[in-house]
Amino acid sequence: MKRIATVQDISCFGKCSLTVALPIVSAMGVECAVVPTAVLSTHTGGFSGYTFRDLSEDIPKISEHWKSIDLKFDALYTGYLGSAEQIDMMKDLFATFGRSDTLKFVDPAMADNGKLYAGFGDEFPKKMRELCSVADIIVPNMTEATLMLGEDFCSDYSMDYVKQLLKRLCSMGCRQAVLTGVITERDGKKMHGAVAYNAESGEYCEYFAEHIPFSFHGTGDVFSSALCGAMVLGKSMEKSLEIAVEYTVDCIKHTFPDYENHPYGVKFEECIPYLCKLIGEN
Ligand code: PXL
Repeated sequence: MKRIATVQDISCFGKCSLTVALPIVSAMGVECAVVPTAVLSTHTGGFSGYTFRDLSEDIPKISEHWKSIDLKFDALYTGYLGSAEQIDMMKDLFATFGRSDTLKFVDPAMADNGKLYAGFGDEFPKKMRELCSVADIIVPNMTEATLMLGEDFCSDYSMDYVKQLLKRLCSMGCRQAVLTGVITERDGKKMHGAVAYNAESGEYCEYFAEHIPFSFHGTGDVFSSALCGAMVLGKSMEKSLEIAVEYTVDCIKHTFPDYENHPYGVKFEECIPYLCKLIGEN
């Protein structure tokens, strides 16, 4: 059985980060160990008055104990981190547990729609670059990619721009970059998907599905969890993109008719049978 260690916050309510990654990775038949970076009463998007407990102190201790019992992981998957200090801790974690065949998967979860999430300072993206530079695969959205590259965010872009952005992301040091939440037009239809670039082979691949004009928190985490799970199962990047995009779009399609009651996150649970079907077929 494959085993992932994922490092993200626990947002107690709101369906993102660990409350999404753990069930999705498990449903894919992959063991999921967790390192919580912080505990929040809710996520920070659309809620006010949430609590925030930083768990930085625990991270080196968890790592030390894991090392002492010789734990091994097929992937190390980092998501939302509670502070810039935790980025250095993730670099240490990669050095400690990253064997030659361990996938170092970084979702630089820190921003969306042109803005940093509440609580992150302007210096955070520069620090996140450091972690991305030692990763095998990074999965930023357009906001996170432009922030790390010091570019102005734009929501109107060409596929040529997407391709050159991916090359520049890889020149930070990672082996592959996946740009998520890419919107484009195909045969007059608006499509939503992801584009990947492999710096070693120089190849691009992409997967697009129907664009649903609703946005939910946590869809980046749904996508990353499914993509990391598929890669660890040995699927190609092409197949992994298909699985992760199809599943994420299914979650959005399933949730938007009830957007009023459910704006805070997608009903990914009821779409898990579809995810399992995608894994079986691909
Ligand atoms: O889904 C990303 C995310 C994760 N964790 C917390 C967040 C967000 C996005 O807003 O606030 C705490």
